[in-house]
Amino acid sequence: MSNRFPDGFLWGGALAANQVEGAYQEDGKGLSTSDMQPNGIFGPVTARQPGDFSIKDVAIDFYHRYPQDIALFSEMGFTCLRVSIAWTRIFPNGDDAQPNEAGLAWYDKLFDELARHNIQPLVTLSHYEMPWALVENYGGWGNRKLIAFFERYARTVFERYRDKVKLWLTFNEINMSLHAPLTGVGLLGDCTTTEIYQAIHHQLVASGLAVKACHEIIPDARIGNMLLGGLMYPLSCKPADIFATLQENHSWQFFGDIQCRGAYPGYMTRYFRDNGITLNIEPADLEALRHTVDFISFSYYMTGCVTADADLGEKLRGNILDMVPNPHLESSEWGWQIDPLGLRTLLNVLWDRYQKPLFIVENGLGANDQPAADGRIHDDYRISYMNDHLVQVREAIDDGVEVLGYTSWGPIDIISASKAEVAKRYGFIYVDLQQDGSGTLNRSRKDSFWWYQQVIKTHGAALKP
Ligand code: BGP
Repeated sequence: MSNRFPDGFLWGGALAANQVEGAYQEDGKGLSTSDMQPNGIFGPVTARQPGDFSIKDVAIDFYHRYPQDIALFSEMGFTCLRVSIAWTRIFPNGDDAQPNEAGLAWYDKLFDELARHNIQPLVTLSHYEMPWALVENYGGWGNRKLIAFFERYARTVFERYRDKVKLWLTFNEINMSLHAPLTGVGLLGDCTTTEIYQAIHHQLVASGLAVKACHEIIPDARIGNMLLGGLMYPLSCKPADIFATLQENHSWQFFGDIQCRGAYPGYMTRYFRDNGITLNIEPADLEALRHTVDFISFSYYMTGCVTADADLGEKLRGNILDMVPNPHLESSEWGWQIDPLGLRTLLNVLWDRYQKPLFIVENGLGANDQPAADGRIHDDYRISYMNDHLVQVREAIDDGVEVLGYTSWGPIDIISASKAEVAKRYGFIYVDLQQDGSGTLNRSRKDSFWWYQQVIKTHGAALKP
């Protein structure tokens, strides 16, 4: 089988505003939930004080250095770059009467720079941040008013960038809110499961309304959802483990079922009934949910195992999800279990379930890259991780799965989401930055830069099976 990917397959990388832009209060930007969690999405909320420090305040200064970075992406041959718009650059407090023109203007410049390099933007409306003022003044997504605030934000950017952006995503990893409710749905403190699902319901309604608005305002655009592709395997062939795994996979597929099929699945209404969860669902909500996405995007880093035996297997924190380790898989330095074949499996599972085009919008290896004696980063480990995963993407395409593209997570070193770590580097491009904010921010090419350039140039033929 040739490793050549189909013509038109989109190759690139993925970024998130709060993990790269910095300029956290520049040009009228408001404080976001990310600004209030300097230690990452699981960290405590920390009130900001004048002169205090968070590594994300400057991050890698993409806000000022984006032309240089986009030139490097173009040198690798990117045809697509996933970015997110920071809601707080457009509506600093979320409920502002008018949008912030300086914020709108900056993203105009960003998209124009991408167009100069023939790189298609794939834009996430909400990626792990929302206006802090909406948390403080309204209680986050627990408040139904957030639906209207988000719809207005979405319509504003659809109208503004209708001629520049034709690929959109609604909420990043919309299924992660059960694990990080402040980052996902802006809920503070010890919120109940019912409160989290009510907030998720509001967000799903907002996602449906954003899909409707996108179809109205930019008829030739495509808008997708974005799931944390948390594929789980049974720890044993015991029927109880098989069923427990089905239920665990249902817990994240439920989001995709609603966004792709337009209604709550039966296993979810049973889960609510069995757990005493009653949601406030209005008739207009169900109408909004019927606006389904054009494609499904997802992040993939790892798989894990599930067992019905509560005592068995210590919990291993992976990418946000708790999971039982798979004894047959190696782990990254951060304990994320590496499973390239799992990506082929997940692509088939999602294709079988939805028969909608798929887009891998995050995949990569976080590693503590250290310069060698020659001053360069020889990241063979990242090359083999990505090679092996891309080979499986090609296999899935051969299985008949329609895959729109692949944007690696963090094509340039960024600030990690979990713990706001610089040392957890994902990039093909090294950034001279240390955790205390020191460093020149200079960019340099790692070995994987040249490898990925060759993979894109040969449409995948350079991959080693
Ligand atoms: C996903 C997020 C990304 C990114 C990635 C890697 O959950 O969508 O924003 O952060 O995980 O995770 P981390 O940065 O914690 O290594």
